[in-house]
Amino acid sequence: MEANVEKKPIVFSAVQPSGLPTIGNYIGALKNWVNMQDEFDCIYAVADLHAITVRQEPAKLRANSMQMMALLLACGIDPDKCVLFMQSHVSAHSELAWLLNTITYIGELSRMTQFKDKSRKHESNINVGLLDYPVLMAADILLYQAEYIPVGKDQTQHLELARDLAERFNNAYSPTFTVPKGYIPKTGGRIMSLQDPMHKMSKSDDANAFIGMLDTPDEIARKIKRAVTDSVGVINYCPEQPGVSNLLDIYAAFGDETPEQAAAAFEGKGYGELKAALTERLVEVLTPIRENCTRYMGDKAYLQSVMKKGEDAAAAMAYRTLAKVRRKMGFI
Ligand code: ATP
Ligand code: LTN
Repeated sequence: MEANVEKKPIVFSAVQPSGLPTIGNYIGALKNWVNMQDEFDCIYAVADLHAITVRQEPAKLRANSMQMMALLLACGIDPDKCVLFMQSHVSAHSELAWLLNTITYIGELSRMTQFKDKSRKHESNINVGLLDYPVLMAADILLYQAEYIPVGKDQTQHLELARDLAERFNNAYSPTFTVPKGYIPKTGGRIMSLQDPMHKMSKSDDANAFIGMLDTPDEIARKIKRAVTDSVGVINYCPEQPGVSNLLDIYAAFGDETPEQAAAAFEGKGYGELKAALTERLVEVLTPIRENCTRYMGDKAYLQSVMKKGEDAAAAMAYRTLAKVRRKMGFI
């Protein structure tokens, strides 16, 4: 019997507890995490070690990490179907990152768009961790021999590095790591800011620029009403109308249709109608998630037990790979 059981491909992804996630995080990544649970062996982490590349107040990091766990459960991540854990609880991540550092070139890290963006944003704290961020991310992925990595489009450069490091290590020592592939949504891989549709929606931006996953119906209505559109007055899905197209992207992603289908449904209608329908859809999906999240936040013992179970399962896999790497690199 056992021999006939087909092994499912391994999926790994993570989200930083750097603040409350936005609907950009949800559409670009979390929604896929939920959808992939049955078909794949999924391993998901809250990337708290990544979050400290930007200065964090300890009490706030602690609260945000707990809240992110609660939110993942509320979105439908099921700890009985997948491995859900806190990155810092498995020290193999930091250790493999160090080992991989020695096969990574400074040039390939300093070229990263995210490094350049964050260096500009945090001028007084351009720390080595900010530069090394993609190596830690590669370590996360490679420890689990993951094949598919569901992330938003903004992470493609980092994934490319993870692939390069896997191949570089395999060539230098002998085949050790699975070379991972991205799993990026066809539409909605990059949700834009409601205030500036030329920039990605980001949780560290001004609150009017994003819809938070825990925003109340009133907040959602207010922010969508204020979302930047244009003076064309006709609903089209096209690069010339980035604001309207972004609203169509969000509308479509929350209803499982394509943005082109959404645009067709609003033919001849005004921006006000699109905004009202979008608000209604967002409220419908986000209200149960918000309520569930509050419930999980009230049960710290349950959250701790989920994290412990995840840690044990993740550690068993991670240390197996790490032992192999150490042996191949010549450690006694
Ligand atoms: P920060 O804004 O603090 O830099 P972030 O939101 O970019 O953080 P994470 O929280 O680690 O970073 O992102 C989690 C996931 O959400 C990643 O897979 C990322 O690609 C995706 N994501 C982030 N922003 C967007 C967006 N605007 N549209 C689509 N996907 C996104
Ligand atoms: N950098 C990622 C979060 C992240 C991640 C990972 C994603 C950390 N480790 C491993 C996929 C696989 C981001 O999305 N900002």
